[in-house]
This record gives sequence, structure tokens and C-alpha cells, in this order.
Amino acid sequence: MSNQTATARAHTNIALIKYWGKTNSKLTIPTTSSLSLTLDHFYTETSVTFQPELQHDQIIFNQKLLSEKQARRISNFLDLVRIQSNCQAYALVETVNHVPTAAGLASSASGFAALAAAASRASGMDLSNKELSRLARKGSGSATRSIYGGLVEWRHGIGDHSSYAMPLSESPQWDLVVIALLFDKKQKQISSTIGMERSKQTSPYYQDWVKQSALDLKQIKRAIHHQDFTSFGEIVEANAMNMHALTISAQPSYTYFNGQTIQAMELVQQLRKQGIPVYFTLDAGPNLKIILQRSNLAAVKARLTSVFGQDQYVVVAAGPGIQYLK
Ligand code: 2P0
Repeated sequence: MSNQTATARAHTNIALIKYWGKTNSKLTIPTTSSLSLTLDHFYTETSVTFQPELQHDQIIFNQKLLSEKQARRISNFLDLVRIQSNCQAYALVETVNHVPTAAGLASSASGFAALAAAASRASGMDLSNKELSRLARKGSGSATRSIYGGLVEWRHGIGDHSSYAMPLSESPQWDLVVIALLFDKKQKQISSTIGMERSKQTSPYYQDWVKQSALDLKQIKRAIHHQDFTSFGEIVEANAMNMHALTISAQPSYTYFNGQTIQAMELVQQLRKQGIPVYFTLDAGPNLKIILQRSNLAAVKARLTSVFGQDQYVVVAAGPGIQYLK
């Protein structure tokens, strides 16, 4: 096989209806379906070349060569690509992340989506987006959704073939904007993988979460259909809080909130009291994301700037699905 390089860019996504737990860890089959918005500002670009002369995979992450131990999760994923494509060679992987790593901005989502796309192409496969979504899922659950742009639903399915993402059939008319607050760029203490498993194993509310999540998904689709932003926002916020209740109610208990997270939640609540329809969500990190319509952006920014520094937030909007750069 001649060396062939493929380069792909994938954007990260923010879950509006969260994925928090697996029925099958090896295949990353989630306990619930989820819904996300792919974001325009945060992305990963990855190049992959399979090279017969290499003795092991070489992963260069943000210009730094990873040790074999650090590269293990990526190498394990490349093994899946090698099996699927019948390619024997090790790979040179160069990846640049434009996402604050592991601070609840789901860098693993864009990371494994870009890797799935670049590695599958470089190995000679030409996968459909559905097949790519299934492949990315085995790297990281949230990556399943980053194959597509805009609003994306990941149906949990019952196994490898039925668990994949697809774009939502209806789009809202409103111009959705997300303000991502950046309180903490540090690596999180409890990874999503460990956190969600602990919640599933020990939270007494886990089964209630599974039931409520299915209801939330149904109702948010209804809100989108009816162009009802208020219901949309209320469901997003309640679903996030229910997910975070699973962290607090786990044994041992943990939380991704910090003091600034709570302060920002209060600010969102105050804005709502003033009649501005804004809502929040947050993933496995302290960085609150404010969900709003672009028509209210100036008012919300003015209020934010009175409390947080201008370098503490980024305004993002819907972003595209997977892109091949070479
Ligand atoms: C999500 N989050 O739906 C959820 C909601 C955060 C909160 O980051 O174990 O990194 O690799 O499948 O995809 C999901 O965690 O976990 C996640 P793995 P992943 O986006």
C-alpha cells in the first residue's frame, strides 16, 4: 500500500439533551438518546498517514509527540480502523486541537470525529456519514454526533449497527447562539467516562434519569416543531441539571460545578427575571454555556461584561459537519 494521507476537520458539539451512561462500554452504546448542537468555533484538525515502516503509531498532539501510554486510546481506536480496512501498517497522526482540552467542551467529540474521518480515508475506506458516526462512537460517545453539523440526534440503538447519529429533520427558525464561558481550561478531575459510569452504578436516581431523558427528547422536538424557544430553553436547562444531579447523588459524590458556575447560573436566572429568554447548559466541566437567540446577544453581553472579563467568554453559533481538507 502506498502512503496516503488524509486530513479532516471536525467541530465539537454541545449536548442539549445529554448522554450520561452506557449499556455497553466496549461498543459505547448509550443508555439514552441525546441531542446536540455542533459549534462553529471549536474544532480539531487531524492528518493520518499509514506508514509500513513504522514500528508503532506515532501521535503528535498540538505539536508534541505523545508517549505510548498517552497515545493508547488513539492507538486502540486505530486498531479498529485497521481491522475494518484490513490495513496492517501503523500510522502517523498529527492533530491540532482548537478546543480547550478536557474542560467540558467535549474535545474528545471533535477529536475522535476528525480521527475517524481521516483514518478511515487514509486506510482506503470510503465510509458514509452513518458508518463514520458508528466508527467515531467507538472512540468517544460524543464524537458520534460531531460527524454532522447543526442540531444532531444520536439514537441510542441496541447495538453497533443501530447506534448512530443523524441530523434532526426539523430546524428551528430562531438564530441560536451559545455563549461559552471559560472558567477553567484545566484537565478535569473526573473524566466523563468515569463520571457517567459512577452515576450509573451508584446514583439512586439513574433509572428516573433514563425515563425523563426520553421524555425530554420528545418534548424538545415538539418545541422545535412549534418554534417555541421558551420550552426549548427550559427543557435544555432542566435536562442539564438532571444530569448534574446524577453526579451529586453518586457515591462518592462529585460535581463539575465551581463557584463561578453557580454565579453564572444566577446571572442567567436574573436575566430571565428581566424578561430576556436565556437558558444554560453545561457538560462535564465548570464552563457554563448560555443558550439564547441572537436578537438578545447585545443585552446579554452587556450584563455578562459587568461580572466577567471579556476574555472569559466566546460567542459561538451552529457549525458544520465533518470536512475533508486533503
Ligand atoms: C454529552 N458529555 O452528551 C455528555 C454530556 C458531557 C456531558 O462529554 O466515555 O467524552 O468517551 O463516550 O463522549 C460525553 O462524554 O464520553 C460528554 P465517552 P464522552 O456530550
